[in-house]
Amino acid sequence: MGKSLTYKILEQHLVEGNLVPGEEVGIRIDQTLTQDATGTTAFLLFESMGVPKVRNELAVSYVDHNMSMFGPENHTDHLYLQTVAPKVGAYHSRPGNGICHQVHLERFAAPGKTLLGSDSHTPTAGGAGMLAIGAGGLDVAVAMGGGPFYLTAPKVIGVELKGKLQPWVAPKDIIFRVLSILTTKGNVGCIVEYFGQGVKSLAVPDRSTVTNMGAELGVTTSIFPADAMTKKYLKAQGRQQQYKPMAADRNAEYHRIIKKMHVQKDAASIENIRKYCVGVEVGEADKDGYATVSFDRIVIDLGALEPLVAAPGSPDNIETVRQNSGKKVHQVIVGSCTNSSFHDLMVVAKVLEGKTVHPNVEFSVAPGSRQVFNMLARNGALASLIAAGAKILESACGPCIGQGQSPAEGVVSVRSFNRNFTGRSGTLDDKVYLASPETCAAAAITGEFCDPRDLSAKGMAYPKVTWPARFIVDDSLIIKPTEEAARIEVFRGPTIVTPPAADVPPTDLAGPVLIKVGDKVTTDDIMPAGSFLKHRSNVPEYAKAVFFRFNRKDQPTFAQRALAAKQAGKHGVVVAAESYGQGSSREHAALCPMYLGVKAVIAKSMERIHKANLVNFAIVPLLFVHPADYEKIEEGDELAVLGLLKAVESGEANVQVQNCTRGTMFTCSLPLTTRERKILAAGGKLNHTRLTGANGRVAGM
Ligand code: MIC
Ligand code: SF4
Repeated sequence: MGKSLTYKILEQHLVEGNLVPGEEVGIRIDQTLTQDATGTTAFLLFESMGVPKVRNELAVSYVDHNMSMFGPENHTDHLYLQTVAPKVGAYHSRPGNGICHQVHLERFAAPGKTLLGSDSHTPTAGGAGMLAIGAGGLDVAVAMGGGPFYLTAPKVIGVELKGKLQPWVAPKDIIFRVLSILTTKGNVGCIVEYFGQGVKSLAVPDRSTVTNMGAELGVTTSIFPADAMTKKYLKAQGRQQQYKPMAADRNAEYHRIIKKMHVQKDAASIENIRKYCVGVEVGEADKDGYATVSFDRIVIDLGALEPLVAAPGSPDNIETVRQNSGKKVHQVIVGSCTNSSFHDLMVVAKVLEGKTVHPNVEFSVAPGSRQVFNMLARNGALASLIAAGAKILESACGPCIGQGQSPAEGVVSVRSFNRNFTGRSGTLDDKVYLASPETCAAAAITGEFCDPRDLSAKGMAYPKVTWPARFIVDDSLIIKPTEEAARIEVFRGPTIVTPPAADVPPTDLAGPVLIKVGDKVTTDDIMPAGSFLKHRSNVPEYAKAVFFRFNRKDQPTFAQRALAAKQAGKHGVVVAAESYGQGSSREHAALCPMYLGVKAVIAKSMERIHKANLVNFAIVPLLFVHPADYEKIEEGDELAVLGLLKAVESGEANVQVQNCTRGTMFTCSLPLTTRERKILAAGGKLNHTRLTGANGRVAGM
């Protein structure tokens, strides 16, 4: 059997373990990426590890998230990062230079290399043939110190692309189709690899839209081969010397994918699996309605795709644009790390050229990088957008992370972004649809959902965009590591508070269920961003917002309940259903609950990055062995686990949890590798790294 590209890169970077799907392996990380909202903590943790200089090939710190600058906090973080990065030997991309993923793709991504980033959309660089993975800031800090990154050797989901996209149908529609098949659940431990003749027609930024939003599938990463298109892109960036062809073997076989799915709740996705996958088998449903669904690979005919959207609430609520035709739209935003490349924004500018934004619509554009911004400014496209009435936002994450442009309650906002979790826009009752730039542009001029292909029927040809042979390359906002590092004084403002240390898990757990939440609770639900984002470098302050969306009027907040339990000497517990911790890599979703005294999370299933963050901050992840036991617990119940620490240390597979309030008992598994057990028993990853010196092993120093 030939090898997948994923396994070729993994083999070249393997430093520990066997590459057998499901087993834990350690890999060498060539490049790291941090952004300000997670990077301040990552650099503080890096400093507290006592490693004077970064030891991986390339570390880049970006500032793109916290840009609103209400109060001194954001600027304080920027100045800290701008001084600490070159001091420890990292590059630093200054505010204004663009969104980390877009800039990394333009200036640093290299085929065949590994990249670890403290942001869940790090897989964007997979569009350039890199194995690019998102992780918590502490894992990235360890990789900056030369330490390996541990992951489950993946099952590789093969996605064969055939044909060619029709005019007005976009790369975003490819990933929407994949999301309609795989959904955001049940893909932990997999990597998606694209191959086939259809790949050839997609430019690198198009591929990156697909790998970027692959993060929403909950997979470890997504990857495309590196080919003539990659060479063309790197050449346009003046980096052709970094080109290296990378592809799976011709006869590569992809893994058979097996998912447990609910025949009723997951009916739409099962239907899509039948329609778009090869070798499909659907088993009998058990008494709870779950069946085993398996398939060999996904096959998508690009020529048959049509414009799609993700309806409010979740990136996998996929519908056709046609089915929403005529629905009024009041806000349109084009930008974010998913869809703000030169081509994306040129298409939008050309659709709007000579027109005015529909009076229903407030329309904003946020170019993904200073390079794109500059090119639009110089070729006149920016002038077209301004003339059409677009609000031009800075080159940053902005509205994607609830930093402004919150829509009115209940009205439709159409965005070219990757996440539409309820409330993420900053409006609790928001109605955010995700769409391609083409669909956004059509809505901006018509004031309603309109299949962009209908614009052709109205006499508008699909805009032809040609790339200049050479993009504008200006790295003057990237500060390089310097020989003079000793002379740099790191800026440390009063709003930067060193994160609190974790403790060893309790010998016996005893405490209340502080909150019981349902399916697909995201890290945005646990730790909101928006106006709270500025407290990222101040855990005691930020912790006040834990589970903010779930707080009830005139009742004590989650933070108040948790602190009261902690002061009474009890251990806080969180109970959740499926896919707990979806979405962002923000380790604050573990760090802040830890600060509030949470010692365990019990869920039906958990997402990869969040589970790793819980372990890193010594919160014990537990899974219901019988999912039905979830129904038998209520908020406020007192739980107890005798011998929790011993069970973690001695490798026990399960623990018995006593519900002292109801007088019942249920079983939970400990979904932990031997290494994770050691981390927990040491009181978290920072303590474990200090004890073992694990950060020096790969670099051999
Ligand atoms: C996001 O898109 O949710 C973020 C903000 O980029 C996060 C990182 C963070 O919370 O700082 C992510 O995707 O990891
Ligand atoms: Fe920024 Fe949004 Fe991309 Fe996250 S998803 S990195 S907030 S643009």
